[in-house]
Amino acid sequence: MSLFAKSFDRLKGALRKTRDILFTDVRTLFVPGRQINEQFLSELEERLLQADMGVGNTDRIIAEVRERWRLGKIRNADEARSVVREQMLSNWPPEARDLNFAPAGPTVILVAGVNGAGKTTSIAKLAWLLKEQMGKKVMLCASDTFRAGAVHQLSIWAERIGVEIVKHKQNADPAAVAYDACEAAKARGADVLIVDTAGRLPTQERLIRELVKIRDVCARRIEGAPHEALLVLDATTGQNAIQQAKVFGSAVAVTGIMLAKLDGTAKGGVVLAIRDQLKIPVKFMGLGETPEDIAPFDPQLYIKALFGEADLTEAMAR
Ligand SMILES: Nc1nc2c(ncn2[C@@H]2O[C@H](COP(=O)(O)OP(=O)(O)OP(=O)(O)O)[C@@H](O)[C@H]2O)c(=O)[nH]1
Ligand SMILES: [Mg+2]
Repeated sequence: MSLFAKSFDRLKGALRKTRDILFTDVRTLFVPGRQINEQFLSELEERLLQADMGVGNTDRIIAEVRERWRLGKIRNADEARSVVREQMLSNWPPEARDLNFAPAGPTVILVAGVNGAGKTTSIAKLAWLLKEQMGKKVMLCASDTFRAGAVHQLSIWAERIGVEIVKHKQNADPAAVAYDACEAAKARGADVLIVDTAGRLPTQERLIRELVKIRDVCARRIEGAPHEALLVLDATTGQNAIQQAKVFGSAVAVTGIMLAKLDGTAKGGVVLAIRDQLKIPVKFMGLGETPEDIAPFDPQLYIKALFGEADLTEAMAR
């Protein structure tokens, strides 16, 4: 089975809770043969909001269903479902979702996000994907020197995945760790250096200041670095994640989002809210707690998985 086929299966499993909210509770919303009426539309609207698609998306989808119903083009719940699907698939901007690799020398991926969002676990997933699926030589940088146990946690992942790590003691200057890691990445011929950062410092200003410092150190040591600044967002926080993205996005030029914990939530619709409200592509999804629980984001596959569709031809073909 190809990686895409496997990650499609994982994705389907992860989106189960969101799917339940949206579609599979047939006893109520999508009773076979149920006719569209105002009551149906308001129930559908409620489901879309519960799945955290955002007010804008929800309004647009409901307006489209209502309009086609009014024109007599659709009549029953099943037809409404197709319109929802079609609307969710439309409006994706042409955006680059592949990782941006340095043309030569190490690629630096800076990883940021609030505490507990899933940064360190996401780094383990990326390291696994890059090493095992793409054959890259990966190195980790433990620049979260603030939280007790953070360096240790990253070291355990490094050992498990079998990649190198550059670390200092707790409370060391995170930018100094980044400096050493950049030098080590160059000296040891690493293809990719992934930098873990703190999610919490005494103040948010300090958190952002440290991030900018780390970024600047990388930029001075390695040309074009960081080649990616990935923001890890916790999908279970739904719309709050979007607020976080705005704060980080204005401080460091975020190039992509890794949406973690999609498996633990019914708020999987937040992917569509992100599409509408942020100009940052979702590049990866976190689907569990092990390194293999990662899937590159692709709108088509996401929507197929969300609708519980079994057709894997597209996934297999990749
Ligand atoms: N179910 C699930 N749990 C996840 C996922 N990603 C991370 N977690 C869990 O979320 C918790 C926090 O993850 P971390 O990776 O430590 O988060 P962090 O952002 O590095 O946290 P701090 O370093 O404290 O800021 C851990 O218990 C992880 O196992 C995911 O995709 N799915
Ligand atoms: Mg961490």
